[in-house]
Amino acid sequence: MTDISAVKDALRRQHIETPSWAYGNSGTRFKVFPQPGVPRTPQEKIDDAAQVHRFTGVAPSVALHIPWDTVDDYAALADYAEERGVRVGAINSNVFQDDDYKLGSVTNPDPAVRKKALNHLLECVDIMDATGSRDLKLWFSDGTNYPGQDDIRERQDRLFEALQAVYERLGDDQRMLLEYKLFEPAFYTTDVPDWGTSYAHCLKLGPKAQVVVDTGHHAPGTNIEFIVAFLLREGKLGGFDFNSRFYADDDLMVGAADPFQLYRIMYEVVRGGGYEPAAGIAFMLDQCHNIEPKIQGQIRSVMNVQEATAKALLVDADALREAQRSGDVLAANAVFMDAFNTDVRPLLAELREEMGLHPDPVAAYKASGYFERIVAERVGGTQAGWGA
Ligand code: LRH
Ligand code: MN
Ligand code: MN
Repeated sequence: MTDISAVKDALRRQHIETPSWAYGNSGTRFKVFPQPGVPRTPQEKIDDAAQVHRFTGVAPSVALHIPWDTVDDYAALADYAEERGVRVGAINSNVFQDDDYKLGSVTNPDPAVRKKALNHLLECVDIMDATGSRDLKLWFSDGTNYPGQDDIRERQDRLFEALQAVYERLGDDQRMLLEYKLFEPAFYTTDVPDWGTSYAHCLKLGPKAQVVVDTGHHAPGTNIEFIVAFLLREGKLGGFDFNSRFYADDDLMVGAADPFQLYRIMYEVVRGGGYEPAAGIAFMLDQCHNIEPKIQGQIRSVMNVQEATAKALLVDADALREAQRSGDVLAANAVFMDAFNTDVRPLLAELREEMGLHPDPVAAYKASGYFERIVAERVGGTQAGWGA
């Protein structure tokens, strides 16, 4: 039997980080559909993130993306966030939108370009010092399009050299999270294409380097929960970029395409001790809301992660272990499915009321009038970054 009050306690202290770029306009390479009321400044993105926390109670931090969220004074931006009841979370570097990076950033054959990219990464650590952020999230678009275009092995050497320089710059309480992605924008080789590549570099670098799993960055059919279980077991899982994919890196709302997969992932997190605060796992969203309202989309996504987590916490661990040990395949699967098939919405509604929140965050947000206010006040919102 599962202890419901322990499940509620665990859910009460959940922490899901929302990304600043989810609040800005975004789209595909074909078209960005601008939406009314989108933020014009990093401060306004933080205002919107604060709304998501206000109505869910479990989204107390917001990730920044540099240079999309460039400001003169990052310490002041962190203060601004705290005044609004949220914190600045991970700092995401961006070495993929400059003309110089056509042939790569830290793996570029030209040492001057590599130096420029490294300087940006180091600047991101300076920003972390100012905001008090723990995590630097690194994603490299680096790769090649054509066989023979560049030396695959040398590119790994260049990558490691940059990673090592960043690692050495990290403070005692700071970490770097190395994100992998199968393909795109490079279509032949990608320099960090999979968890194994990220893991190997992180292992060589040391304990402050960890792997981040973006759920949209795998080949179709990849068993992501296995990767999660394995990395957690090795102490190398740093965090998640949550989103949903139907085809490639779709960046749709987490839990929208495959709530069962999200549950299986969260089960492995719980099973491996990754839900304990001491594990230090960062649960971040990395999404774009191209056609749906953005703040509501973030609220919905946070709720989807909450639901999957609640189900994972409800798994009857004793019954599951018993069935597994006795080799009762069907009983084990039934225990696992029972938790997944539980409707946890009443439990979460009750929890929210206990936390002093409205049981239905979307309805409460809609009734708050916030959206009407920002539509009236904000004219000329900015794009999230893509194609900007
Ligand atoms: C790359 C990625 C990475 C970037 C973000 C905007 O596809 O997932 O995390 O920083 O998208
Ligand atoms: Mn990502
Ligand atoms: Mn992505």
